[in-house]
Amino acid sequence: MKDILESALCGDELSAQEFSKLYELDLFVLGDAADSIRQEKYQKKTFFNINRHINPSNICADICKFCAFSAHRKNPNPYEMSIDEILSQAIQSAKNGAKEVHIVSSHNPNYTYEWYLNVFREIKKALPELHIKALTAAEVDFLDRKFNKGFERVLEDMAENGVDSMPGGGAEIFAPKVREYICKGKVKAHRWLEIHKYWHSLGKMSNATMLFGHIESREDRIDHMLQLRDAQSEKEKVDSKKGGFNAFIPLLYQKQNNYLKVSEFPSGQEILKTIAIARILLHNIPHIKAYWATLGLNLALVAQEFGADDMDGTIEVESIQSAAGAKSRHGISKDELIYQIKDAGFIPVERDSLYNECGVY
Ligand code: V47
Repeated sequence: MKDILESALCGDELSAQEFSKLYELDLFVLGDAADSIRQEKYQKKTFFNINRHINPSNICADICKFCAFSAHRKNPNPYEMSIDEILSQAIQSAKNGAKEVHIVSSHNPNYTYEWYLNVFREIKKALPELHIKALTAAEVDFLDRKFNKGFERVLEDMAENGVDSMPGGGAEIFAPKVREYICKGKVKAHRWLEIHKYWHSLGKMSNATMLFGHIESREDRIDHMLQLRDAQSEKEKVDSKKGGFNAFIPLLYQKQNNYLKVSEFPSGQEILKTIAIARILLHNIPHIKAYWATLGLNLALVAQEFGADDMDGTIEVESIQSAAGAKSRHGISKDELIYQIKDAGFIPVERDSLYNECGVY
């Protein structure tokens, strides 16, 4: 019988239950395997970008138990930004060096369909060089249902009006029972995947997240990763055109100001094992991002020794995870990020949104 790690490294098609045995291995055995893959691909480089998160509104038609960002009883501060406000934030950030705006909103029932397209058009017109990463598959699904467009049409309209890539949000956990409990009413797992696959078929890139550390099992995490791996390899089989997942981002659950009660949180070892397993199983997804906003800067740096190769970016203003207790509200300066990456023994590489290198420090 082949050992489970060997099977994972060979890309064998085992079940989530079988692969969940990877968690029983010693942390450093998994870490070494993940680090060899990471070093072969990127040596000691750690990627980051200069980006700006913009969240146009927190008024939401859906209720996800884990969300502390949307306006509700525990966060009674609804807001809606205008196109002018969004544009001036983008202009200010571009002046400060941002190369990407990451625009993700709540499912606001007040905005029109045209409103979204206008946001993208106006930003592109004013800042043609700025990369627009916008709308999660959950928002695409919301727009499809609200305006009866068909998700394909929503995605085509996004592409035509200036959206360059899609962020990985809204994936949460694909396992149906957990998904139903934590975010009933949100985009279904199969639709989340269909939306990304169609986006990829347009030759476009996106990311994929996984919200973990709440009520999901180890097997649910592995199942989530395997579904992403399969979606990516299906794309590779049908056509070799550009388009696919760029990065996998395991988002660690933050517990404050929300309605998802969790009795046991993952240990540092469990978190690092999850990142290492992601690197080992997702051989066809180029990057594993240790998102400093949910892991904290220190663990995100340690994760660079366990398979991760990216930290995300400067962010400037972070509203989703910080609403739930993360220490990420004010982003991080470029100098500090570079200093921290170097101090951890890695080479800071500034990248654009598609992972082209723009500076080595
Ligand atoms: O989908 C919400 C998550 C996501 C909490 O693509 C929470 O480059 C932890 O997707 N604890 C949105 N997470 C953010 C996101 C993202 C972030 C950074 C980079 C990229 C990328 C994507 O935030 C949601 C949800 O899973 N989230 N509440 C919470 N309490």
